[in-house]
Amino acid sequence: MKLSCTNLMLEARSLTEQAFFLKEIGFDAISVFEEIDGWNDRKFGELHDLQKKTGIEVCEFCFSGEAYGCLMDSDPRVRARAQTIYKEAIAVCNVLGAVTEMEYEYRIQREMPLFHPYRKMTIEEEKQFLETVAYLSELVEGGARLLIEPVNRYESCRLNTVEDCAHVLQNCKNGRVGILADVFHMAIEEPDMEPVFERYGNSILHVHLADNNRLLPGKGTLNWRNILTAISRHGNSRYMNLECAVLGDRRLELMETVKFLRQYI
Ligand code: LER
Ligand code: MN
Repeated sequence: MKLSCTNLMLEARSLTEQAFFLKEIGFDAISVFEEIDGWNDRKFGELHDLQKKTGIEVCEFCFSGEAYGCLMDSDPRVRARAQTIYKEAIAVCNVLGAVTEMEYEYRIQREMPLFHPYRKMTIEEEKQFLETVAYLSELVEGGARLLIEPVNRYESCRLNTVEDCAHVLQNCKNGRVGILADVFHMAIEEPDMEPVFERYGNSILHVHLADNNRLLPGKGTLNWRNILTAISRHGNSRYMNLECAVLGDRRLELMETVKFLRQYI
């Protein structure tokens, strides 16, 4: 299992400098989030040559933008803009052999989900979501994958659990679609994490790591020995990617985290 870190957690330097830094402190890979508006050929070239130049693999790539997370918006123009963002990310991943992710939605919840968690899709919503997944997944080629990420109820009104996403997968029947399991979201929504990895591990093709407080693993209350053992044993992911905040000295904290995680993977 290889270790990766999200570029947004690092000092805002060039991607190449970020990758050299990660290599030096013991990481294998990077997950890259880029604003679609500033994207250009020079940036693509830098991304493309990153592994050759630095030894750091690009395991995950996403574009962000104003319509990111709006694939199920009620306005068809917003949905179309959202689809463009994901389509462009898939095109980049097809070249790199990386994964990209989508959620049912990723946005501030207008209606606060106080005592009504785990809301299911209506028949119409499910039809529309499956059509979107089918459309996007047809664009995925080679080693690239489109992963559905269950996010917590405060970020999405549907598909908050791995089981919800496994249900979508059963209906979409495309081998290039899988699940991205994010331990931070799971800590909020799953009653018990290990059985989830045991049951759905085959479909879990990528993992995001953060403690329950979205700090580095080990800085919160989660039992990392159990979680990482379950992921290593049952997950189908080649990488674990850190997606969390770093408090304190970045270099020292990340080096300590690499040591901490490698005990169990
Ligand atoms: C958002 O909370 C998250 O976990 C990201 O992976 C979304 O792309
Ligand atoms: Mn995540």
